[in-house]
Amino acid sequence: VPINERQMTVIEAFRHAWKGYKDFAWGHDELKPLSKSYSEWFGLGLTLIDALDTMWILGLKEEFEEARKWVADDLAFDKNVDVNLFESTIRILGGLLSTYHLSGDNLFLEKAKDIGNRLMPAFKTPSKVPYSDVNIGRGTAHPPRWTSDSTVAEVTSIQLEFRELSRLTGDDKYQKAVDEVMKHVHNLSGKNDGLVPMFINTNSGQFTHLGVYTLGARADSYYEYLLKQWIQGGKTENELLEDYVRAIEGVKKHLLQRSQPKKLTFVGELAHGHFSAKMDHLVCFLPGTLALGAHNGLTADHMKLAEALIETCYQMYAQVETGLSPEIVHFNLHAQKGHRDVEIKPADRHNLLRPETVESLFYMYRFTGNKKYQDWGWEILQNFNKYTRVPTGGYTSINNVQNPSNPEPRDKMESFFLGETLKYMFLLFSDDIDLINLDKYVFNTEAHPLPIWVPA
Ligand code: DMJ
Repeated sequence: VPINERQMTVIEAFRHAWKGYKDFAWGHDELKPLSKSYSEWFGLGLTLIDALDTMWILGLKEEFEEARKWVADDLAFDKNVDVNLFESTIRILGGLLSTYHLSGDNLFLEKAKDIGNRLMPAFKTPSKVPYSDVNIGRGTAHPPRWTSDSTVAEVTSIQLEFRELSRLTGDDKYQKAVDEVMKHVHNLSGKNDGLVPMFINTNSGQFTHLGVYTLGARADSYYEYLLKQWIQGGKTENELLEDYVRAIEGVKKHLLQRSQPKKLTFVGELAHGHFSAKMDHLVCFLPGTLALGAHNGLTADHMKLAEALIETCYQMYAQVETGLSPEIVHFNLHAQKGHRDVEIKPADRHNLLRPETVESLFYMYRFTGNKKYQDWGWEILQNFNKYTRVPTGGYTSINNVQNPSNPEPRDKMESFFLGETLKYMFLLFSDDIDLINLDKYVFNTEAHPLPIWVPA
């Protein structure tokens, strides 16, 4: 299937982003495109690894080969450095595994095994619920300095990757460790109609900070990975499906409301019985996940909800001055003259080049063929180009989506812009359902496709 014009625009955007990374941040974690330098988080070439399979999918052979050479010659995990278990699993382990599958190149599997093994000490806790941080050189793990809690989304969104590592190596220790966490969370009390709190204690294994429920930060990908593990494993692990279906019922019962004046369906938050009309941009993964569930046989109301929510996520862009969504919005529950549905607080008006809405647009287009989803994504891409593109190379997060004349560049390009946002853009604009066929692959939460064990 030939590449169309919109896809060419994505390739151009990727090349521009890559140029900045190559010129000023090669081998480092993130590009700082304005100061023409880089920032280090783990010191593991995060952007380069996150972008490998995107280059493969976009057909950028030359760039891919150059990056492969860096992985072969310079990527070393034998380093005295603390990494976050979740972030390094979804970006590094996930990125290496998917690149191995797409390219068939054993180098990536070897590297995946190496980082996988180095992350395993995180599971040595009294409850077996993993610590948030691991020193991959020393083999020691610990919680954040101020608490012995881990984040629920973090400990339940590493499963796709570790399970796949077991399948590939024939060593079940990785799968055992992460399945145990899922089983434990499945049996835990403190849920509200399938909705989970945001924190879990690594000593007691119990949820903490009870009574607060969100589909946004710290809980989001728990729900995503329930469905996706069920799909990965060939739809046989019933507890995962049950927990997912129950949670979506919980969302409907406790978190759904409609805004004014446009009556947009949105997912709010619940704190100790109080509803808040706050929605993180992160929640915009949900329409895509719901659509994926419906495609895999779940009831049609999941698709209906997906359609309503993707419209809302689009409006989080369309109702803003730059056409780019802020990190968090508050919806108006009552009509007020001159007010839109979406309100933005000064502290929330940044945009980090996040992927969730584009990701959901991709699923919606794949499953419905409705071209409006492509058009919405195209608008978003143009606004990224207008407000976040740095002339000398790279794209930048911005501080103020409400000020088109000065969106206040933040001087940072997150690795997920190349790993996810541009990849989902490219897939959204494609009419080739075999370009990562969703009956054969399941995307991890960082947009790295992993094989479904029993393809449909
Ligand atoms: C990514 O690392 C992943 O998509 C994660 O699930 C959420 N946060 C970022 C992107 O917004």
